[in-house]
Amino acid sequence: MYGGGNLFETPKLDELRNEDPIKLKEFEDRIERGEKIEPNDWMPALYRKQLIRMIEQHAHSEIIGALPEGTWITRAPGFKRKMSLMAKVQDEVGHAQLLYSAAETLGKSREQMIDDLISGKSKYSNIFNYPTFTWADCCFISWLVDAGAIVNQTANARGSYGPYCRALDRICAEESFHLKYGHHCVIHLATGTPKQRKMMQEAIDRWWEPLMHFFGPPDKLSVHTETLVKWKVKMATNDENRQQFLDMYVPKIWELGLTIPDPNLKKNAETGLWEYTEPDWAEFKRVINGDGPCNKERLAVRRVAEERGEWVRQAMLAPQSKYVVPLA
Ligand code: BYC
Repeated sequence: MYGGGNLFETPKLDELRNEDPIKLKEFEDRIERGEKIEPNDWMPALYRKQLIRMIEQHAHSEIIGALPEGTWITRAPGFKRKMSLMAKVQDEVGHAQLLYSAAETLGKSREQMIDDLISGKSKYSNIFNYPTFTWADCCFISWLVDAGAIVNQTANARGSYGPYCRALDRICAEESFHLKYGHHCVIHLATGTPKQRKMMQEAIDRWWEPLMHFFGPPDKLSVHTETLVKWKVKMATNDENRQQFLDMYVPKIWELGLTIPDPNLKKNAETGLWEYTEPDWAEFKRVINGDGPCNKERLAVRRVAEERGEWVRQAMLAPQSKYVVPLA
């Protein structure tokens, strides 16, 4: 549980003092008018830095997020589920490609981003550091983690940075297919045999807290929200997204006769807001800083993938290298 102070680092807002005030005003006026900022436009260094941080983390989340579901492709029940899951996992990796490209427009190379991921320097979403023990865990991700992601991404697709918004538009279109697929999988288990139902319920019990964490710390603890909302990078705060998710999906979970492991969860009729037990933010901080149940395993898989792909990169960069067999 969090105490009085902020768990996270303080923002470096003083960096703005070095900016030309006239250019900064023009930039903020453009954002206010709803214009998109494009890669060659003037932007404050802090805007660039924040965007790189957020888009890069998002790209890493997509590529690492493919792992807990990816391991279920061979074990998915039946040919149709295997095909759909394979397509979904492939889409997630494609999302990472789109997002790395968007981040590259801001000046950080893809190689550096991948290095920062596998060295543990960069963050990625907390939720992919938990194991998928059963098929129901995989279904939970496909439905409810994707649902949470859509809430966030649909809002941010209307934001200020052109390349990120265009990537998000495309991602959201594909995510809506994932959402339908995931919902279908969960309905199947929830309306199946008692064993299937139990398996689905246990998955919800395991994943609910990480899902509440997924939206980020409460606004009062969030370091970056104020700046990012001001510059329309984030179009909703962490608490607003969490509330919207609860509003849209808690009734759907209850409709299936499944329960949520939070005795305090209810919608306040007067405020219209959901009340819930505050998730354990110390656990969240531990997981995002590398000490979750699967962090080491996830990064090890990426490291091996990077090593195994080395010969392809070498061959493309240096066609005369030892890796290329000359054509006869
Ligand atoms: N996990 O000031 P705050 C998918 C960090 S993939 C880890 O509120 P911000 C999918 C935060 O980075 C889609 N870290 O931050 C893929 C910051 O630390 P640093 C995932 C988190 O940026 C495959 C510190 O905590 N979606 O759906 O204003 C299969 C303070 O936080 C998290 C995105 O990536 C977290 N959950 O807001 C299936 C969306 N939350 O950087 C599905 C894009 C916070 O100062 N990202 N932190 O060291 C965002 O919208 C925002 O970055 C966040 C956080 C809402 C996540």
